[in-house]
Amino acid sequence: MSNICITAFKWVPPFAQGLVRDLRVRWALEEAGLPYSEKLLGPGEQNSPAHRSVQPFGQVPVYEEDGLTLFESGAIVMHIAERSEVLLPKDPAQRSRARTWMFAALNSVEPHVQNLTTIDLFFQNEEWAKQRRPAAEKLAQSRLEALASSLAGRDYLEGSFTAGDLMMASVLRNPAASCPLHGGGEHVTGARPRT
Ligand SMILES: N[C@@H](CCC(=O)N[C@@H](CS)C(=O)NCC(=O)O)C(=O)O
Repeated sequence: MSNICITAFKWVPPFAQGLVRDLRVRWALEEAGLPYSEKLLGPGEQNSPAHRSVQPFGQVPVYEEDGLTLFESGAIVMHIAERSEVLLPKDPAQRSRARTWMFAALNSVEPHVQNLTTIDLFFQNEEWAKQRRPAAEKLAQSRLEALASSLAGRDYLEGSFTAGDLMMASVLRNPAASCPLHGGGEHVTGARPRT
């Protein structure tokens, strides 16, 4: 019996609904068939000493299980995926390829789409943002187009659904990722139920 507990926010503003990073963790737990409970932080609680002691940056998600505490959604999904052949195939080379796509989602795609979203949501009217946005958009689009090329004609990033698809699809939920992937990104974003 699992004693997994996920920490998330009790409420987020409408622009963030459906985009908070505990979703990727919940999705991984659903795929792995692992039940979990949740701890929902109210206003101000993210900066409490108790929360900072488990998440140094005051963010969510946090994963707790029998004395083990993890933060960083990528590390948490990896930890869950290690327990599920649905998320990480048995074959060592295929496992490594799936992990590669997880890192690609988190390191090569997410920072660029997140950057664009941050500019649009919080700094849209700033002069520096107006100057910065075209180059930021170009970079995000080039990553998305490269991803679309990798996916062309395929249902998944590798032969079958893995944690790499889960992580990439979770990153592609970001509104800044929606435009250039019509067609090529359809499968990776739509293949699994959205949490
Ligand atoms: N790299 C971290 C990022 C976590 C993160 O940005 N969490 C957001 C919610 S999606 C958050 O807690 N934001 C509130 C804040 O940064 O104060 C991860 O993947 O877990």
